[in-house]
Amino acid sequence: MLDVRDAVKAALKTQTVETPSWGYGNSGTRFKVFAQPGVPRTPWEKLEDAAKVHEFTGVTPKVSLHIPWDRVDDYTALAAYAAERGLRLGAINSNTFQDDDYRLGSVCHPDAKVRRRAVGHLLECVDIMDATGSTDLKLWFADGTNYPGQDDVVARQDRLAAALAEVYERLGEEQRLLLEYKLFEPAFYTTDVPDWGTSYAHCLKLGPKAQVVVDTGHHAPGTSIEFIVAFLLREGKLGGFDFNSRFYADDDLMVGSSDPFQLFRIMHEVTKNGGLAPAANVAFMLDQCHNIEAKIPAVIRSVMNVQEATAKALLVDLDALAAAQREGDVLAANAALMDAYNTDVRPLLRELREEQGLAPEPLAAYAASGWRERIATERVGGEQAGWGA
Ligand code: PSV
Ligand code: MN
Ligand code: MN
Repeated sequence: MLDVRDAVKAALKTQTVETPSWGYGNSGTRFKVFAQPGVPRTPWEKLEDAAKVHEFTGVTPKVSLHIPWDRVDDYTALAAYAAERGLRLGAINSNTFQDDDYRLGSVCHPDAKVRRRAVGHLLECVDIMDATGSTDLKLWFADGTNYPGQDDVVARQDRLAAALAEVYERLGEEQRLLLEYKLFEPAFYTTDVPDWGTSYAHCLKLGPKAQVVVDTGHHAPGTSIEFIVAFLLREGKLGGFDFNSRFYADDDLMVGSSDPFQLFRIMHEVTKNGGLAPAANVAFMLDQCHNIEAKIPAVIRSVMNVQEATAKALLVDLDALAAAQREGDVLAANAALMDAYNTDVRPLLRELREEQGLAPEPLAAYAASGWRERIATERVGGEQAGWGA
């Protein structure tokens, strides 16, 4: 019989974390972008950095791309370049928020010509998926209104539904559409996909290849994200996560940095409800920007935080929990969770890495590798890639 530690390690071996290409580039706020030495100048260099993260963590074989930030002439060649480095190209993120045309929205815009342009971009993203072998199309819309009366809220839903249906039809057998929601920003009065319920309703209508993606920074403060996760898993509609941390808004900080307990609670619902099984096909993606911290170590730290939360969640004694719940023993049920949360899982993760032939301390191993110094020397000249570049 497997002991608990072995069972936890076996489950952890099945988990992968997808890293975002934009997490390697320069980013900032609307006040200032602090450029860092050695930051990638091209999508190809972003993949090189992602390969380093995979080399030291062993669990990040996929990289999400953002179009047009990662536009290249030959996506098949980009996928081959990734494969040479032990990587695959993951979710293709669309971008219908940076062009002048989209002032009043994209797929919900009142003008059919603008909507056509936006849908054209989404279809192009599926073409790119065909070339890269990506299976996930991740859609986030900045659409909404700023003022009461600005547009017809129901008509906007109709336009959204029509656009999604057209894109859904274009998906291949193995491809799926992940619809992300966000309560606020950049629209201030209404947002066209503000919450999980709206995303879920559209996905349900579209069919089995449409699922909801939960970005942990996109809720009102105090929202129980773990409830949303449990509900969506039960319905088979949880496509994945955009992991990050927030204090005030959509801060895109390192996941697990502001509230590791929340991350644990989310991962508890995931592990308890079968979301870690490969068959559940839940994509554990990061959606982060590293404005002031070093980028590659920040991604490594985030991956480790996800692993730690997952390990703690896997340590929850589900039998004891179920018994306490049956008996209505509130304190014992709560203790089952808290005992697991308060366990130091770092020794177990070090052991796991060593068993997998990895360095037990990924951050130290990265620091000793010389990669940071090498890219700082080699990547000079040209335009550094960044959020919006
Ligand atoms: C904007 O809020 C956003 O952060 C969404 O979370 C997207 O997933 C991401 O940008 C990339 O487009
Ligand atoms: Mn996101
Ligand atoms: Mn966001």
